[in-house]
Amino acid sequence: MSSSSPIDRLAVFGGKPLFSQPLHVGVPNVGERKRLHARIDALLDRRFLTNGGPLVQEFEDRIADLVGVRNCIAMSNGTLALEIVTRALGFEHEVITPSMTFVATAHALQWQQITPVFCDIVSGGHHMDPARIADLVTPRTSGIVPVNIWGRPCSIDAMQSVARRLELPLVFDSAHAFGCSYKGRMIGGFGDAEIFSFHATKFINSFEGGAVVTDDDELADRVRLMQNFGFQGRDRVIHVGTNGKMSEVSAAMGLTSLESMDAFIEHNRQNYQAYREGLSRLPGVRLMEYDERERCNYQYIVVEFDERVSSLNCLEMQEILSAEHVDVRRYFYPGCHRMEPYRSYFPNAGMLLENTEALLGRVLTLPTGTAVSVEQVGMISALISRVLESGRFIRERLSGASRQLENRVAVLCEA
Ligand code: T4K
Repeated sequence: MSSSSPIDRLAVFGGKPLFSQPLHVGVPNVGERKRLHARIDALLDRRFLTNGGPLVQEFEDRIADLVGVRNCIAMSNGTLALEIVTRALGFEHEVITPSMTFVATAHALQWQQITPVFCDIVSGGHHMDPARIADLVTPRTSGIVPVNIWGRPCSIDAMQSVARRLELPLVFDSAHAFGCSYKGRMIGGFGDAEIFSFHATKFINSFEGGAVVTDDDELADRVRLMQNFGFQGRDRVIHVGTNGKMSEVSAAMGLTSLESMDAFIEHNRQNYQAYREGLSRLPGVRLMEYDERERCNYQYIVVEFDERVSSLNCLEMQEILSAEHVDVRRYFYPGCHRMEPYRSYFPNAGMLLENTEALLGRVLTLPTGTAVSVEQVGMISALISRVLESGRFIRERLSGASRQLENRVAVLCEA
């Protein structure tokens, strides 16, 4: 390679980064500031900051309406939403859930001394395989928590029929899937209940926040009690509880986000289409497609790299892109089963998670959201394309550079 080759100009080899400022995955979308400021002014004037204020009620009504469910209980975050609803349903001992998820799914169970029993994903997909659930059931199994990962629905029908057949309650972790539909019905209305996250990194955010949604009124009552210390009325505590309440300022942000929901989705959709145009024909790259016959929030751009074709693995790709200030993420590497405490509890769990293990080494999540423009997506895609054209040479140079670094460290250590 001559010294002026495109490879030399890569930032990882000392060239100028493609972007002057880092582009991140998960930069929050921010709606109309004036509307947010007005809501915050009003709540300060009211001096009603939390514990069931009008903004939280309005937020809950809006979410229930959008999803088409009878009950929405807004929560301080999605993790607590999952903890509380699974507890309200009497989950205990063992619960079947995927390892291919953010660790909050497993932690929400383990936090209550419930063992997450990790189920493999479908071959070629990212969702828990309903056909494997029955094999994991023991007399201690008390529930199933599938994940609608990346806002793409899992096989919801199959999950529901397995749960019915096994007589196990079913809670969907739909932290990613607000605003998405399955067979024309909004996600949020399936199973015994579902949870959403409205964390800052989600396309609709309330700074921190989450919700339990359900059509089961009795369950909703229990969740509401448990979310507020078990209070029924002012001085009467009738249930064990915790504090999972959403604050008024979070609801102010949530409501303001909802007002821009269509614009956020449209922006995400255009970015997705630009990524699809830029990446879909690249050998060794598979962009996770959205089913555009359904409603989608397009909030995660997920790419699988086939190292055998592209000559670069995800770690190398991440190193190259990070140097260009494209801060991609390896969500959800290395899988919950390889994180603590699960790794120590079940050191051999990977043997039953063949598809999960194979997938996690291949996945990268790319920046999108309103902080990223279609033009920037085009630049990122062009960069990935350029890198892949020379994958083998880049790998050789990267390993040469790391060898040199190792030698230099060894010399310094000896000195
Ligand atoms: N179930 C599933 C399947 C989930 O994915 C999650 C959460 C949950 C349950 C639990 O819901 P919550 O309890 O969180 O409501 C982030 C989020 O913190 C987490 O909500 C989310 N999933 C997960 C997928 O992503 P990290 O550890 O990646 O966050 P962090 O701080 O590295 O932020 C990601 C990127 O976003 C950074 O590169 C920078 C950018 N960022 C982030 C924040 C907070 C900003 O630019 N501004 C910001 O304010 O977990």
